[in-house]
Amino acid sequence: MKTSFFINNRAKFATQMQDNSTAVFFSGKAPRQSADEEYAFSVDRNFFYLTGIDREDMVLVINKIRGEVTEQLFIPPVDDFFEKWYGILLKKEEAINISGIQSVLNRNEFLNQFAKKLCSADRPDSVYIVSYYTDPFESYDEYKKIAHWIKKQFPTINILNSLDIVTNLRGSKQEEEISEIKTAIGYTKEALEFVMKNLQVGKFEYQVRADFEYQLMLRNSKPSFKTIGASGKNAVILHYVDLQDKIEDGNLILLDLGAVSKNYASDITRTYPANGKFTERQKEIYNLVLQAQDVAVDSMFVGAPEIDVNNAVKEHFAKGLKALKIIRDDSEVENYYYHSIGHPLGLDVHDLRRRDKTMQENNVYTVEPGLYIKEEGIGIRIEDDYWVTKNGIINLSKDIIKTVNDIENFMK
Ligand SMILES: [Mn+2]
Repeated sequence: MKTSFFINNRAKFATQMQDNSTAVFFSGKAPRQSADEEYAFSVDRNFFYLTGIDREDMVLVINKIRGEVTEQLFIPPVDDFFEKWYGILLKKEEAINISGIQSVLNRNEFLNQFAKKLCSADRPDSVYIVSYYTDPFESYDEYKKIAHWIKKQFPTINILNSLDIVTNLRGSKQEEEISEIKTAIGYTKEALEFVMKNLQVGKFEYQVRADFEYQLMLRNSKPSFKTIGASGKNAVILHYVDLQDKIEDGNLILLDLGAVSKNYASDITRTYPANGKFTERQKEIYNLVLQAQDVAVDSMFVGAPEIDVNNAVKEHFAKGLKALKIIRDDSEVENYYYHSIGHPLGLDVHDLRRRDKTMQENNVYTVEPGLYIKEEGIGIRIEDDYWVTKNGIINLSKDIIKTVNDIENFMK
């Protein structure tokens, strides 16, 4: 992605900051897994959105003092030992090139510089951090740490949350972001085709996951979240990530998975018959779920409340489940459809959600109706990624086949 994209993102952020304030963003650090092993690093998505840099332990500072905006980036200093053991660190010139930030400083000096700033003549009245739900007992949260530090050292400075600003900015997808999401969807499509070609009765769920993830890795991509591969009755567990069971003849397998491209995620669900052919019963329920996607999309538009879309789907399911004699009263729908219709998608798989939960122009949403009939060992979910525009709702993943006929023909 171009440097101008990140420069513009910061400029838009600064426009929405209060005057005489400072905002901080941390790129984050991989937590320790065990002994000297760490979890894989995953960059803080707000930091990435504003800098384009996917590296550990950096800090972005944006100041807006008497209307004038300045910015600094603090990066780890060059370290011979580190480079011999772990790899080449990002150099100052590269950081300037990627982000367009001219003032790049030593990470080790961040706190000292920041403290000086907070008691200088150019001091801000407020500091923005990013705060969203994290485990209250999580030991590693730099935002929480710095908020406590400011409160103690500079008790007259206000702490503000920049969450609403980044939610609005990141929610409105720009052309280059749609293009990355499409690339991630393309990887998912190719990997799913490989999965379908190699799917057979007797295979283990984890082997299906291996087929999918292998295809992503060949493309230098990776899963955007833990791959869900649930056969038979396992599919009634929404986030089934165990994948230990053997796939039995006559069963379906529900695959909820995705890929990343430049940190942008796809999130797709398909449900396939293990032996390549749906039973009549499976078909009936499958088509009810497939139609629910259209029902949802028909009630989506710029300004639509998410709850209205979900209610339309529930009504559709109530009618269908009554016709199939699975329920007798509308209120029983929730026994068979027990999540909501979808979520914003972007740099995070569950992207930041507006407080008013309405769909806005250039949002990307998943639409993922599902029915889970435990007593029949059937769980079906179908999920695509949609772009909300003022001229209509665009299915970004329409090329991933999903009708009964297309799936059966492909698997033949
Ligand atoms: Mn999803």
